[in-house]
Amino acid sequence: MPELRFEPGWVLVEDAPEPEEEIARSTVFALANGTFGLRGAPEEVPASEQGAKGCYFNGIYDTPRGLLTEREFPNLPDFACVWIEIDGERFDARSSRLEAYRRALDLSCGLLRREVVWRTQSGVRAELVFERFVAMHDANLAFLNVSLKVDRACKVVVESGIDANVTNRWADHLAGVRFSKVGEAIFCVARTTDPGHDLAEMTVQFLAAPRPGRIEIVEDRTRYLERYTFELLAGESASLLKPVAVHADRFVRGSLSQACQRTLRRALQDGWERSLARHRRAWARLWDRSRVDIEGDDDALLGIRFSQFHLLAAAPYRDARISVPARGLQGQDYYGSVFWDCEIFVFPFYAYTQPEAARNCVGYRIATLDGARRKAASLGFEGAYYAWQSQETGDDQCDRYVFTNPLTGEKIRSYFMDEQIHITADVVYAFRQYAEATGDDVFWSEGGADVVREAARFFASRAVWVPARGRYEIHRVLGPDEYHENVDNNAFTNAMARETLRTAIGLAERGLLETSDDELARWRDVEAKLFVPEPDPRTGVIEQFDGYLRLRDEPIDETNRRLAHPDLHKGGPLGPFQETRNIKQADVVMLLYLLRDRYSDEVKRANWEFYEPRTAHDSSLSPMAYALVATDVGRTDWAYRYYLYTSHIDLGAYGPHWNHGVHTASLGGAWLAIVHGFLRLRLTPDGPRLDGWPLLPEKWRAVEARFEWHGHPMALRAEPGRVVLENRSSADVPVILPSGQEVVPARGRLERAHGV
Ligand code: IFM
Repeated sequence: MPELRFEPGWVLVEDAPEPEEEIARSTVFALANGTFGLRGAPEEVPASEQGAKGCYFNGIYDTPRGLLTEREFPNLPDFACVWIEIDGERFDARSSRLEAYRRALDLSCGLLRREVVWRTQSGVRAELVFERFVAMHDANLAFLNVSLKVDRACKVVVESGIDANVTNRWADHLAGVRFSKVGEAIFCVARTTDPGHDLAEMTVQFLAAPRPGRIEIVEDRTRYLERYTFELLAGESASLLKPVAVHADRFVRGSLSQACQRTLRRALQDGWERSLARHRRAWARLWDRSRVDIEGDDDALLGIRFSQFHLLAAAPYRDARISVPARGLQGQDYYGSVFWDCEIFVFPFYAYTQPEAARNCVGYRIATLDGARRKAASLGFEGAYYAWQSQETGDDQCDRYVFTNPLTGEKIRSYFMDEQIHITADVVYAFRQYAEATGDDVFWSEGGADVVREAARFFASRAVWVPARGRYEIHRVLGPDEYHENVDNNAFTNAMARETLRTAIGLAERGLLETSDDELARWRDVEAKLFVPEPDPRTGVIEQFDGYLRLRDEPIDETNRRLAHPDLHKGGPLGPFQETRNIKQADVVMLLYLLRDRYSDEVKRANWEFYEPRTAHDSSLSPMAYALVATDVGRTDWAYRYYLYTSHIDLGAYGPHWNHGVHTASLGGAWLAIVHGFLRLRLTPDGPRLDGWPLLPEKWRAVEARFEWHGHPMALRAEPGRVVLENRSSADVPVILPSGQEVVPARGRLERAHGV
């Protein structure tokens, strides 16, 4: 895909339309505010065209025929539709004659602006500007502003309104659409099928033109548009302002119409300029807490800016019933479901810089605990087993038959849902990280400890006692490497399960978790006797699961060559990977990152070197783990390479990963690679800690990251041989440096030189 240009610091620019790339570009240019997301497709692209357009409301799912495989975010009616016609010719950037073009996303404030100069067949030179934002200051507002200026007299038609003729990836969800007028406003209520939600949109459109024209209504079953016809003379301009309120019944008490009217009223009082100013200020506040700056390397800076922008856009700022889907609110891949991508890859960024959003992610897992209990019970276990693909109830959206054999058409049994049990441990890991980073202990009594108790119960019941070996083991799992199914004693899973039990025991000992003495004794027993594969004393390598080292060792290319059909799942019994040591994504290396304090640098080095050539990185979650462990073992060159890979995945520069929506885990991984990786910063209960002196890639003159420890806003700046910690709060903050414990004074700085 042709590369996008990065203008000084903040603006991402496309210099020519790329119709073939529009699905990916609509992801890159998507806007969101945690409540809903709007893809960046041009106004004139009809919503009925599969792919580019899309608008999704976080926490609303639908399955029209009761199938898990169709349970997804329904695409909302398209309000971002505006069609312009001059002298009978309709504008479409993909086919119109253009003399200039620029689509630019300002990452500092989430303003998308498209400017084109269009030469019509009648010879008119028309300058068109399309602007839009999804309001960060007002959760249910989007605002569009379209203007045109012509160089000679012409007849103009502008058509705009709401078009419910939308498509989805897996099914049609809108069972019925009703349009009505509320005063001057167009009001649309779309009803989904099952569970049957009302999704409401309301807009009042203002067309400003030098002289009055004609307004007609274009209305049918699926759309309600206003059609303005008017004349422009040479040098004249016209503009259309379109504030839109978007609400979903799940989150509104009372009337949807009134909720929309309230949102619109605020937007109308402010108008475009003031609304935009408020929106900009809201974004500025987010960046002020979260920003990372890199000096000396624009590629790396673009990667982190882009990553942070989309993570800030997808964060659940306002509601603890929603979290962050794997593809954010920027697309509909993976059904809008929440995976471990959130807790392990995205969550730390929020915990360190936007703790309220992190608290809501925690709240979401608390709110869906019953679904996790149901899942554990349905599989015959105690406690809670979180959904591999989680939606609003916590019941698993993941099907048992995810793949089809392209050679026979038969469905293939897969085990993501039943066996990827580490998800429950990942949730607990995130809870602990949240408590350590923020100092919030209250959430344990607000449901947090219930989750941990149920998670510990689950692992205690899932582990089996093997008398012959005098230990507990965990059998038949799928580790993060999803190509090797039904394996026993996956090191990642067992270690994370033990960690969960330790967290539960620790909380019980501190009086933060209630359980019986018998149960506590049982957890202690399982924790102490659970088998966790250890590094081989000779090589340092941790065997990924029982028998892994007996598998065939061959170059990944060779394994790929044995794939019977390009669309066949590479793992499981039909894929060629299962019988080799080659893996889909970081597994042991992921563990070494997550539990980095428990493994020596020698072990990390040995495993990084062993697994790196055997990892296909067929998942976007993989490169970041290799970047992170590379920094631990001093391989900054590799860390840098993998950092660029992970942070640029959605920008299209690295391989086939781009698709519908942003890869939130990869974007979170970019932030982790900088903060946990290069900067080596950890937020511990005792203060921010540097696990070592920061390691900078060769090109970087400096890197600086903002964060918050226990409510104290801070910043860490690293230059070769020097670190500066800034305390932006009014209390002293203790820090743990490789050279020892120190204090950063209130509103002060601490500067230390170190060897490089
Ligand atoms: O959670 C991931 C998984 O680890 C690999 N496949 C894609 C999922 C969603 O991103």
